[in-house]
Order: sequence, then structure tokens, then C-alpha cells
Amino acid sequence: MREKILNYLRSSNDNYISGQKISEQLGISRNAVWKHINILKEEGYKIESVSNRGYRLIESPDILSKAEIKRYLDTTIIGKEIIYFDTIDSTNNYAKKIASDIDSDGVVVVSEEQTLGRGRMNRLWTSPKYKGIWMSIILKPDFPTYKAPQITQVMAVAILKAFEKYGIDAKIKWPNDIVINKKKVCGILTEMSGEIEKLNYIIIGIGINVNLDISDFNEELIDKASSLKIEAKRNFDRAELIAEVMKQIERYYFKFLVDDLDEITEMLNSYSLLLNQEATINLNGKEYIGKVLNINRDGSLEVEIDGNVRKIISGEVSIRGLYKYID
Ligand code: BT5
Repeated sequence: MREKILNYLRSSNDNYISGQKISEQLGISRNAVWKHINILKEEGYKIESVSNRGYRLIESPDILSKAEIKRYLDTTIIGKEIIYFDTIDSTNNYAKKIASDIDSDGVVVVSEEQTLGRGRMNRLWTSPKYKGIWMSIILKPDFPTYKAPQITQVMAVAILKAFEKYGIDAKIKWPNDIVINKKKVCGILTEMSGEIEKLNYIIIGIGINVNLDISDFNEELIDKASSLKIEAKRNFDRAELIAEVMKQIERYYFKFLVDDLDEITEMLNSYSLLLNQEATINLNGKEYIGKVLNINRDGSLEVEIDGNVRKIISGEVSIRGLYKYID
């Protein structure tokens, strides 16, 4: 209902709308309208109320609520249902709690901040309030479990495409980082549940540093992390950006579902930071030096180690000089 009231206020542009009119149009009491308006004000909407004239929306807050995202959203499944938090430990944790009880594909959990945002292997993910996109998407595709890890790559391509729309030139560092000017601006954490034959669900956690300032990064991150704002020297509308990310995710997810992998593979290779580079490859705790040859159609990495070509499905790959900590 609040979303409807908001849309109503928006559609009237700069004019006042009386509480009476809203109550008639939406079939609720004037008192109910008043209560909803007060909640909207608490959420940060600046709404002017003038007696005998009514209500007027003056300013919307920079938040990622369902109503704000839906203004821009143009998808059929991804984000059809959005679960929004002001604060949470980790959107992936919450998604995990609810995933088994959900039937539909594409439920999105989003939070303004995470107090315990996670990277892979329980590393911490810095997620300050109102500055980034911290979200998890619950997917229930009908394919075998072995295909699930590749979805990280599909997501990376989608995010890159969304960035492209804003003129942001980013690269992919296999398997799950998006990097601008050698600094990480986005990380993807894919988690799943299933048996060999049947996948129960996949949760894709996406963290995008949108409007973070340098002061948001601690000592460890300052040399290896960045944000869209720092790189492009301007603020981004997070609601618009998240809607674009969802749109591209849906587009590439649909391709992935029907094995239409040509463009995805092509992009993974042409936007890869690793190709033709000497790299340190950490496989199950053991380090190898090798050269990255290709990103395969199945999302795996082809590397040459001691003259032998090997296929790597997941792991840590570092390139000398890429991030400060590797020097
Ligand atoms: C990742 O792990 O890059 C996956 C990050 C996924 C975060 C999202 S946010 C929404 C969802 N909910 C969650 O709880 N998580 C997901 P990994 O490749 O392991 O990288 C982690 C490393 O990146 C850390 O050890 C830091 O060195 C670095 N790091 C931490 N916070 C960062 C940030 N905001 N920007 C760039 N680098 C960061």
C-alpha cells in the first residue's frame, strides 16, 4: 500500500494531492493514509503536508527499498520479490535461512549495511551503510549441481555489462572479482545446497562498492580496493544501478539456462585480467607458478604449469603486481 501511495505522490509531480483523494483512490481511510505518510517520512521521504491542500513529495531518500528499486526495475523474475533490510549480519546468511522455503526463482535480499558481510572462506566483506550494493539472489535452476560454480562467471559478465552502461571500464579477475584500475570494486560469493544430481538452491552474494569513499576502507584494503565513486569521481544512484544489475543478471541467467554461452565465454576472455599472464595459482593450499591460457566454455581456467595444461575449476590465482599485497 505504501508503494502505491508513493507512486501516487510521484505521479502528481509537484502538485499537492489531498488525503481524501488518496483514500478514495486506494480504498483506505484517511487515517490510514496519514499513518502510511508518517512511515514514509520516517524512511526518509520528504513529504510536505499542508492543511486544505494535501501532500506533496519533495525528495526521495537514497535507499534501496523495494519502492525505490521498483521505480527502475524491468525484469520478469530477478527482483520480483525483494526483501529489504536497513541492517543485517549478511544477506547471504539470511538468504540461506529462507531459501528452502521459497519456490520461485530470483528472490533478492538487500541490505543497506552488513555487520558481518562475508567473502569466500569466511573472510570479511566491508559493507558500510548506504554506500554500496549488498545483495543476495536466490536461484532454483533445474540443472545438475556441477554446473552451479559457473554461475559466478555468468554474474561477473552481467555486472560488467551493467557497469558498461555507465561508461565504467572494468575487468574480471577470475573467478569472482571485478576490478577497476587494478583495484577490486566488486566481489561475488556463490553458495549452494544440493546433491550430485539435484540442486536445491544457489545463493549469489554480490557486493558492489558504489559510493564508498577512501575513508571507508581500512588499512588492509586501502591499496587493493576501490569504489565506482572513487574511480569515476562522481556519485551513483544506487537504486538505478541495482535495477540495471538485476536486468543484466536476468538476461545472462536466461542465456546460461539454455546453454547459450558464446557471448559469455567471449566476454570472460576479452575482459579477463589473467589471460597470458604469469600467475601464482593456489590449489588446495599448494602454490604453483603457471601461465593462464584461456577461460573455458564451462567457466574453468586453463593454465600451463611446468609444460602441462591443467584445468582449474576454483581456486586463488594471483598475478605479480596486480594488487599491492602480491608484490
Ligand atoms: C569476495 O570474496 O569477493 C566475495 C564478496 C561477496 C560480498 C557479498 S555482499 C552481499 C553478500 N552477503 C555477504 O555476506 N557476502 C556477499 P573473496 O574473494 O574471498 O574476497 C574477500 C577479500 O576481499 C577480503 O579478504 C578483503 O581482502 C577484500 N575485501 C573485503 N571487503 C572489501 C570491499 N568492500 N571491497 C573490496 N575488497 C574487499
